[in-house]
Formats: sequence, structure tokens, C-alpha cells
Amino acid sequence: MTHKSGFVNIVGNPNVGKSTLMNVLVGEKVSIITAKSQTTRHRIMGIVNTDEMQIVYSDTPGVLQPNYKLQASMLNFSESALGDADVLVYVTDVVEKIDKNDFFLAKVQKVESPVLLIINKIDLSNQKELEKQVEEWHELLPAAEIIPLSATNKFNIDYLKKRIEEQIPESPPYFEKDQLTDRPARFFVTEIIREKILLYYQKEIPYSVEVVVESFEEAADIIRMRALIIVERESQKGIIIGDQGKALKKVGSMARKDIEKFFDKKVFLEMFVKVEKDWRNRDKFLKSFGYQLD
Ligand SMILES: Nc1nc2c(ncn2[C@@H]2O[C@H](COP(=O)(O)OP(=O)(O)OP(=O)(O)O)[C@@H](O)[C@H]2O)c(=O)[nH]1
Ligand SMILES: [Mg+2]
Repeated sequence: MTHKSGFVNIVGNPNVGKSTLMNVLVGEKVSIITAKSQTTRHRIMGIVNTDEMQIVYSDTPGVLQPNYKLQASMLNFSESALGDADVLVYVTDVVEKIDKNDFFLAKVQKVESPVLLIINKIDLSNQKELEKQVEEWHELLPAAEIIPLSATNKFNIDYLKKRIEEQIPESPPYFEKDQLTDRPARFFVTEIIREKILLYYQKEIPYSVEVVVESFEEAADIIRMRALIIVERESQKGIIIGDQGKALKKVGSMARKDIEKFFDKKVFLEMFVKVEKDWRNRDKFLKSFGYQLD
């Protein structure tokens, strides 16, 4: 029996639904999803295994023009995903402007692997509008197969899966057959906490935050963990903690519930806030948080 294995890399502008699609394709919540753009900051792999096939999906940050080093690293993750894809999944949606970030689209036009162009969120559109968009995209990426779908409504997902599977090359598996992701458990703890921060705080706050898990101890009936929320300025620390610590307590309790679901175990979560001035531009911090620099 021949075995197929390959990398399916999901790229596109912020907020078009890349992570939503990734989770639907993998069948697990590997990536966090919020209505705010720049939710995803890393390249995250989600692996789907059957006896005959292993598909390694990569979710990536939304494409942006970097204003600080953290964003430059986010763009690096997206660009790296253009180079090693067996199948490239370029996601757009029915509301974004077609020429947004055309510097990245120019790179997609040069990719040699097959490209599936997903027009997501068709639940927000109508037949006439969609037909017009399909035509416009076809002009821009003539070699790509265009697949309109709705990730949240799971509409047309089976067809996308079929087209992906058909284009996965023959190869031995790249990862162990029982592996679901390339990330350790702690990574998902930081992401769940960051998701709650994105949901709870306004404006610049979520973008100035990094989360680090300092300790993670698993006992028979409980996992004890200590997380550090890193901010750029003293004033942000005050906002994160909130009046009498109420804000931090609320975020901690929302995060704990989801972490318990994730591990299917009781969790004790302690959270602290620390200021590391201008960390988003400092190599030392970025490296230690797992961001690649040039
Ligand atoms: N109406 C509708 N909303 C969707 C659909 N797919 C995703 N969304 C919403 O779009 C928003 C962004 O979704 P994400 O999956 O986080 O988007 P992303 O492309 O990963 O965003 P970044 O990581 O910030 O680049 C969320 O509020 C989703 O619920 C869809 O098919 N229809
Ligand atoms: Mg995302």
C-alpha cells in the first residue's frame, strides 16, 4: 500500500478565517479564533492521520506590513509557508478588498505548488456578488482552483478536503502517526490565555501582550500552572489587572475553564503581570517567545 503525506499551508490576510478553516480541517481546536485581526502570531501545525495518509496543515499569521519586529516575525512565518507547501491554501473572504497586500499576492502568483483559492464567509454574500468575485480572483490567480465556502457553517468543506487529499504526494509520514501538532501542551495554554485577553481588553492592549507559562506540573487529579502576562508599559499592567484585580481574575477564570476542557482535567491557574519595556522590538524577548527573526 502506498502512503501519502504532505504540507498544506494556509495563508492570507488577517481576519479572513484562516484559523477557523484550519480547525475545521483538522477537527480540533488547534488555533485560537477571535473577531480581532492579528489573532494568530505563529505558524502552527495541525496533523491529520489515517492509515494511508498524513496531512500536515499549517495555520499562519495574517499578512501585514510590519510596524515593529514582532510583526516582521509574523510576516516571516507567512512567507515561509509559501516555500514548503505541497498544496497552498490562499484564503480570502467576501468582504476584503481584492488588492489588499498585493505584495504578498505577487509572491503567491509565483508559487509552484498547486494553489486552492478559498473565498470564505459566503454566508455573508449572495450569488451575484460571489460570481463577480470569482471572476476577479480568476484574473489575479488564473492557475488557482477557486473554492467558495463558509468555514463557520461548514459549507463546502468536504469538497475542499477531497481536493486537498487528491493533491497530496506519495511520501512516508513526516511526523509520528499519533501526533496532532508540532507544539507542546504549554503553547496551547499561552494561546488560550491570549485568546481571552483579545476578547476582554480593547484597543492596543491585546497587541502589547505576550503570555509565558513559567511552570506546569501535572499531578494525578490536577494540573498546576503559573503564567506570566508580559506587557510593554506600566500603564498597561494596571489595565490588565483592573480595579481590585477584577479584570485579571475574570480573564483567569475564563481561561482556566477552556484549559480544563483542553486537557480534560482540573486546572489550577495562577497569573502574574510583568512589564518588559518595548518587548515587541527586542530580539532577546522575541527569540525567547519563539518568534523567528531574520
Ligand atoms: N460569517 C462568517 N464568519 C466567519 C467565517 N469564518 C470565520 N469567521 C469569523 O471571522 C473572524 C476571524 O476568524 P479567524 O479564523 O480568527 O481569522 P484569521 O484569518 O485566522 O485571523 P488572523 O489570525 O487574525 O489573521 C472570526 O470572528 C470568525 O468567527 C465564515 O465562514 N462566516
Ligand atoms: Mg488566525
